[in-house]
Amino acid sequence: MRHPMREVWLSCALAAACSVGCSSEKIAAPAAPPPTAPVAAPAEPAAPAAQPEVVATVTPDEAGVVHVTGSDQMRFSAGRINVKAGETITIELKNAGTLPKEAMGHNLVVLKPGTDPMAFAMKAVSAKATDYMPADANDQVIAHTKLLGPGESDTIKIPAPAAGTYPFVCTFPGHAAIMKGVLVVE
Ligand SMILES: [Cu+2]
Repeated sequence: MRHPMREVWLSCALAAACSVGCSSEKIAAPAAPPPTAPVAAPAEPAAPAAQPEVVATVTPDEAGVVHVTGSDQMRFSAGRINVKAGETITIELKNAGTLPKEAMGHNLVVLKPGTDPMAFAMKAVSAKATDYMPADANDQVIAHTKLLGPGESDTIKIPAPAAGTYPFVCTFPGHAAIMKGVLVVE
C-alpha cells in the first residue's frame, strides 16, 4: 500500500520540481560572463617590510667601518651610530636604492653637536649646485659624503672626535625630516 502511494507522490513532486526548474531556467537566461578583469595587471612588487619604529643602532664592524645605507623608501638603515671616543670613525654610506639620483639621491652629513639638522637642511635645499651642501653653513659640518646615486657609496673618516652627540642628516630636498640620526661618541 505504501509503495504505490509513495511512488505517486514522488512522481508528482519530481514533475513539479522539473517544471519549476525548467520554467525558472527559461526565465533566468544564463548571465553574461562578467567583463574581463584587467588583463595586464602588473604584479605588485612585494610591499617593503614595515620599518620598525625603534631607532636602529649600528656600531663599527671588525674592520672599524660603520655601514649605513639609504633606501628608495627615503630611510637610513640606522638612526643611531655608536662609536668609542678616541678612535678614528669611518662611516660608509651606500645608496642601496635603484631610483635615479635626481629623484632619490642620498648623502650623510655629520654636523657639530647642537646643530639643528632641520635648519641645516633648509639651507641645503637651495644649494643644488654644490650637491645640497650649503657653503654658508660649512662651519657646522664635521664631515659629509658625496651625494650618491643608486648603487654608489662613499666613505668618510672623522679623526677621533670629542665625546658628544653629533646629528647626521641627508640634505637631499625633503629627506631630512626622516633621514636623520645621531652619531654618539662616548
Ligand atoms: Cu636622502
